[in-house]
Amino acid sequence: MRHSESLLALLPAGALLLTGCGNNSRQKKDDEGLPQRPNVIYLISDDVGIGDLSCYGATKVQTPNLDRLAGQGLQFTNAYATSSTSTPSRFGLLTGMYPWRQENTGIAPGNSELIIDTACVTLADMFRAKGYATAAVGKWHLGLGPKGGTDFNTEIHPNTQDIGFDYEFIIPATVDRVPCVFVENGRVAGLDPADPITVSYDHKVGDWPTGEENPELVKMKPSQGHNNTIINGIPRIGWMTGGRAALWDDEQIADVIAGKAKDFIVAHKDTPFFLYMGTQDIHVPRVAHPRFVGKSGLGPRGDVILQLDWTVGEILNTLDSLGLADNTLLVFCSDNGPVIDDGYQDQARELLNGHTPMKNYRGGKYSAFEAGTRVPFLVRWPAAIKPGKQQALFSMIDVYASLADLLDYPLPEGVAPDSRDQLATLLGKDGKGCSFVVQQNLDNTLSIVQGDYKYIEPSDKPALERWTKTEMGNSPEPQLYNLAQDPSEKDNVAAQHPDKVKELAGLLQEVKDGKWQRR
Ligand code: NG6
Ligand code: CA
Repeated sequence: MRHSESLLALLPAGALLLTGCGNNSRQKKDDEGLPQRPNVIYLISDDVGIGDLSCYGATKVQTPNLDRLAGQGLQFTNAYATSSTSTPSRFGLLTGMYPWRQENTGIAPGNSELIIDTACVTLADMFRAKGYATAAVGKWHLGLGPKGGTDFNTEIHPNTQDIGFDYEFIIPATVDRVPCVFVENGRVAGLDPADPITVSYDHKVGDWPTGEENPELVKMKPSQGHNNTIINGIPRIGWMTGGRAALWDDEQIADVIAGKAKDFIVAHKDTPFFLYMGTQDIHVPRVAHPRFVGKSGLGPRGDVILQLDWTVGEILNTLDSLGLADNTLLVFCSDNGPVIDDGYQDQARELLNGHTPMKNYRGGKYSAFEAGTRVPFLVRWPAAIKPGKQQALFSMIDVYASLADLLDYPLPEGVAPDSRDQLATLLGKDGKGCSFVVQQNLDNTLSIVQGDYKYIEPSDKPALERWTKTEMGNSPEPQLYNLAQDPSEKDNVAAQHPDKVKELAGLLQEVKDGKWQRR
């Protein structure tokens, strides 16, 4: 399944352009008049719902920068993440392989090993092979270091630089997980060696207060879990001690990440670059910079939507000021669907005020129902894309092969095996989209959408997620929904359409068996 970087190394320089479909696709793109070598920014936000942005119809909160992006680009209405949680979703995007093919792709703890094999040719490796400067900035959540747990006191290897990124400045996992530090090029940024970091996910380490033992010290109370080490008044998942000088300030994270992303863009304004940027917004704990606090009227969850929109504005303005907007392909998406209470008492539900993060879709983050994986997805490339709505079916698993086509990078055998070339869809030249998309919920229950229909495979896992009580879409019976007539998945029509159930179950089985993989 995996193909090593040595495969790339074995090929003489220029060989990549001379093999496979490279020559044909070059011809095709010349005919289409596509500009060559755009910069690519892939901005992946966290837990943002398709109903959270005003360009997708939200009225209780305004996202003017995202609306500007949508207005100048393609706004997808049928785009899916591969998974309804972060780690597998990002894994699928960067490897072009369905995360459920590999065992350790569930929600990663903050001391997880790097779960992408360094032998894997990643999306970033591809850009690097094509001469792009590459960077990972912001939320990572794919682990770091070797099996057995990350040592945050030494140079951490492997890190993202071992899987294609020239530069990294990352949050190792999520903002609700220890260690609450940034990692820059394999080292904890600002670490004082005299104050080493210890992290554990199974027992308390050190003597720092925890949410469980010292609830009086907590300024953001948990609603579920989140009762281990308290950092900046916020109890996290996991225990840590040490690294005081390196601890992040939650209120500043958006500014820090936007700043690092801008620095990278400025430094590479004269060379093609690929920036993979993950915002911590709008994941819990939802902590906005004071300039956004109270500004949405919807409480912290709304305030961090404004903060996210500001971040997008910073990127747009940076591109404008450098004259790079025209030839930069900028994607904005979310890693999975929205959740309202995800573990802290931040009044997200009480202050919704009619706001509908899930829009009219059922479920949410964690779920096999539509709100789990149907995400906002915007693509802007003024030099090549005509603004408009894109209703074609699209999955993030296909980003890799589509960008490979754009870059004239013939994918070596076994690389990005599940990714299909949907470049025409991505650029709005084609409204057909892919013939089917496959999604995964937290329990690894798979679903497949083809045409009007969606099939969810039977599962004996619980119907509700244990903490959030989200409807998971798990049922021991097969489920079939007609999304065209019933986008809210209210009516399971499996019994009325046994042939359709059989057909889609068969197709899903073929996908599982690898029959649709590129060879
Ligand atoms: C859950 C956490 C949730 C969030 C999620 C991962 C609890 C009760 N819930 O286990 O807060 O961290 O994991 O989210 O601990 S993700 O978007 O990064 O996948
Ligand atoms: Ca997420």
